[in-house]
Amino acid sequence: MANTPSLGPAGPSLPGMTLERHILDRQRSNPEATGDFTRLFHQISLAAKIIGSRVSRAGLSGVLGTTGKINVQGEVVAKLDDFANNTLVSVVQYGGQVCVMGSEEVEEPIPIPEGFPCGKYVLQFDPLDGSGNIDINASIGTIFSIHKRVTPSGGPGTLEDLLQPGRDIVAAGYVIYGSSNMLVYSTGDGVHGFTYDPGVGEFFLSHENIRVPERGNTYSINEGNYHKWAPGVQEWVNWIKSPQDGRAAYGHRYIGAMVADLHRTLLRGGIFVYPADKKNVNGKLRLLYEASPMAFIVEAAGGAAHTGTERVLDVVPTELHQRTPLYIGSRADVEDALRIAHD
Ligand code: AHM
Ligand code: MG
Repeated sequence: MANTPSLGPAGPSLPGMTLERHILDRQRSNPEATGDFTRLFHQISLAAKIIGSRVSRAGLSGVLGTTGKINVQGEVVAKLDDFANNTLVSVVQYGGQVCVMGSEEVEEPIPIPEGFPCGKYVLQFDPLDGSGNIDINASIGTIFSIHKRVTPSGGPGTLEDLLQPGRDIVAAGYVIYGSSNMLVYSTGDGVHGFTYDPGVGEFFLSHENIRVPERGNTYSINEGNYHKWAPGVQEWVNWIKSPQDGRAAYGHRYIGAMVADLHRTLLRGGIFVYPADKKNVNGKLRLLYEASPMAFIVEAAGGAAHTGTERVLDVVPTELHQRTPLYIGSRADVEDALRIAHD
């Protein structure tokens, strides 16, 4: 049943469906499974626990504020951006499941250190999305995607392994560090959410088979950019916030961290948009570790994700840090936006 209430240890039936058991159960029915995918997921969830623990104590442990560095995107690097990136890299790189990684915080592909085995998977991540929210104690998140390598097995992975379209993702997920911490993932056949119980130290299944409603009643966009948008995008925003025949005006919600805005959109429906504008001519969000993993999840939940010219999952990347416009959420809401903003 969609959005089943908690099945965690506090629930009445105590089935104890941890993230690890959920993945193991699914891998058992896959005759080709070697255990590598389960091990990689274990590493990602461990990194999420470490990052979540640090985020929840951020004001006490001296990790608020910036490092003084500027990243490849030209953005100021927060101390927690650095911490989250280093945690993911160091937890995954010695495990033997991955051959190369890509991160928002690192300009070049991240290799596996010499002397350690290179596996068959490729991991990409935004270690801490919405980092402008860190110092104000608002929700932030981690986004990740997993592909199979396309270069020959055994040796190091390359940029070619990272530049794969979203339609070839084998699993994607995000972690939201919010009023509770949750990990949501999909391997393409359903989207499942796990809530972290800090007393037990585990993620427990709390939202089984999430389905995004066909239509919502909120739109999510940084409306302060209105004067920088193309006329079509302005027309769509004017339309969606006005009552129309047979429906009320949509409400506006914008947290400023895509993970949080999309988590709400996934559960409640509606649309999240970061279009191209005069300043960000290709949009602001990055294709490989922000838009594609989220598009994979939202499509697996029955929603849609588009760049304005094509399906996000069909974009064949040419650069590690390439940007894309993004229209994502409930299917009917995305269709309306594309019809009005791009026709
Ligand atoms: P970040 O990965 O550097 O934190 O930037 C991405 C974030 C998204 O989470 C969010 O949707 C967007 O940038 C907000 O941008 P803006 O402040 O322009 O509205
Ligand atoms: Mg980001």
